[in-house]
Amino acid sequence: MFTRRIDSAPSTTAATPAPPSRPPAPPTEAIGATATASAMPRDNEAIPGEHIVVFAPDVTRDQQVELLASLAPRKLEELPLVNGMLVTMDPARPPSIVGLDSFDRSRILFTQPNFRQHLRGGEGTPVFDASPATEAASGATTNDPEYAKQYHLENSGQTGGAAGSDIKANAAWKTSTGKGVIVALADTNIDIEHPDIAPNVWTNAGEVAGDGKDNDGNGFIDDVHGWNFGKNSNRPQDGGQTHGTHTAGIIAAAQNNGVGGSGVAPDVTLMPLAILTSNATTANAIKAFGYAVRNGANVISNSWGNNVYEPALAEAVRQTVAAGVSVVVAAGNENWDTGVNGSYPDNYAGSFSVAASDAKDAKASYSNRGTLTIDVAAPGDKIHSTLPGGKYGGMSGTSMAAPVVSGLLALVKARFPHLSMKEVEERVARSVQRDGAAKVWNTLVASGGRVDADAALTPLAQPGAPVPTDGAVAGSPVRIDWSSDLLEGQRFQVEVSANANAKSAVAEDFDAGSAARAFRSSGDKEWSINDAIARTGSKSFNVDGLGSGQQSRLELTETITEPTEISFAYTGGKSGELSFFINRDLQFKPANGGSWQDFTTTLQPGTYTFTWLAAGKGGKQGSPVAVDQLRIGSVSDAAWTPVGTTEPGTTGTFWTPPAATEAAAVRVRPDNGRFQGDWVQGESFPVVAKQGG
Ligand SMILES: [Ca+2]
Ligand SMILES: [Ca+2]
Ligand SMILES: [Ca+2]
Ligand SMILES: [Ca+2]
Repeated sequence: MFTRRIDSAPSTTAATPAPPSRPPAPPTEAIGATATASAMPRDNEAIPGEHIVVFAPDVTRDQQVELLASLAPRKLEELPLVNGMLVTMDPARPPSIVGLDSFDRSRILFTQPNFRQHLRGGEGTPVFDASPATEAASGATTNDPEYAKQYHLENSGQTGGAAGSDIKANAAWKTSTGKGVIVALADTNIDIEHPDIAPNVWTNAGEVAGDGKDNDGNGFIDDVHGWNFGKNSNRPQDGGQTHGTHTAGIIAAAQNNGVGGSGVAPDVTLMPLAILTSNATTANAIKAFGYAVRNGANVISNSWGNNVYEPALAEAVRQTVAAGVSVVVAAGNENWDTGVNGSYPDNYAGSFSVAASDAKDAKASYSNRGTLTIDVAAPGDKIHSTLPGGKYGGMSGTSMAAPVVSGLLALVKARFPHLSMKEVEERVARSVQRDGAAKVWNTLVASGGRVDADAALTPLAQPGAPVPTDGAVAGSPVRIDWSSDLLEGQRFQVEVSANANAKSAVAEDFDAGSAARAFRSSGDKEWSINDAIARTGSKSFNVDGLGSGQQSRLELTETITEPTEISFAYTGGKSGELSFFINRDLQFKPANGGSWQDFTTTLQPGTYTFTWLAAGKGGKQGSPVAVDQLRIGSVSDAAWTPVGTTEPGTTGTFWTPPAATEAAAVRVRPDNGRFQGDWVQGESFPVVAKQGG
């Protein structure tokens, strides 16, 4: 049986937190070794004869061709973002790994098969016409005849669901319709001539149609309306269109045009990228990401994936996000926890992952879940949208939920253009509806709720850093001024620390049998410090005995005050796998087996939650998942005490710490009742002892 052994993507200079900075993984896939597709699960199907080779950043394209020439490839195709090549070999050719093994490991970072990708909804299930609306949704402001069937936009129970189980689109459109934002849709072919889609299809301003030339020099000839990566043509409409036309309408169907329904972002610009064709592969996905980044997309909507960790795709997502583009991904339809079972590309660091709710805010029966791995829920069940040939109908899946969120990100970006796409995502995640029927999501996705477009668009004033105006006396009121335009109904939460500058280093070998820092263990089994396995000394933090589908987490939250390293040793068990997340971003391929490995990365200042996730695979017990030798260079030991909230205004009065200190500090966080912003901390200041005290 073909066994694939690939390691995680190695270091690049990237955004915070930096990717693993351990030495590059050796090339571990045998080029020429032919995967037998039929022997693998459907979702892990490798394309025979096709391999992705990723090079070190300093290896030029000419050098890549030179390096690969000895393999006598049938075809070489450049892959953007990852500095890689798609190498097509004769699938019948006997394995010849000699060539690659002789390469300098500092030049070829890793290789992997080119895998097949799959749709995340709608496939294999008949398209249905949503039940006719019995009454128009209340407050409808459009003349689009199908709007009343689009419960996900505005739900009065008209399709048999529950009133209010919607994303509050009608209220949101008062302040944003997504104008000026570009959402790339990586999907099947798309009917870009559909009367409800055509008005919003992206046109490449730098390209002259039909002259056979690449006028804008982006590497694609006559790419006036996107690209068809399956056929390598400039016609993203050619081929099966059902899935992509449906998701396109969910994002971008025109509004008040007298036909069809409405998209979530009815004035957004939609960039069609056809990849889910008969030739749906990882390489085509990476090419599409490169195209979207190169041509100015703000969001890429992805309703596809598979269940195998691919380092090249992980790196492509990382680079796309580092370029400031949101990667929205459907969480998949296996009705499992993707932290335990995996689902990609939604599990890759930086992606924004979406589960599917139904017309009553319940989890759609098929939708995946994951409080570590999935960001938000959005309506995805029985969504009414555009179909090829000017038609309309319903489809179900997380495939339909992801484009709802892609449209919502566009609304927020258009309303608050100064926000980065990461900040836009945070705004959407922090403004979800968590109560009422949506309460069920509290324990199913990280944000704990279903997206709410109206709340996400509610303005939030950002406070300036608080500065003390008078000498601060211990145990006395002190007036703090900060500059901000407080909006009506908005408050700042205020916290004070008496030891804002206190720092320490973390060094945990666990050999004494206890941890100095505040680790949290949760899940089906407890992590514990014992001598079942240790890298050094006698003990480690470990967990064993997880059954198939069970999970256990070890978490630690620390505030980093200056650029610093985190490193630890880890081993995946034989009964399960270990994944490691920094603020919910997966850092390496889930590890299994018994050997110890090292992880190191550099963190920029900020507050981080580190999560070690052990997932049971039902294998051999007695071989724990373990962590040892944790080192973090410099963490803050500041203890923050809530002291109240401000009312609208520009100053507030708070009590200083009860004793004199060199380094008190105040931090504030805006809260408009719909969602909370980030803490803003001022410089530390001394607090003097009371007179006569
Ligand atoms: Ca072009
Ligand atoms: Ca041209
Ligand atoms: Ca319409
Ligand atoms: Ca130890």
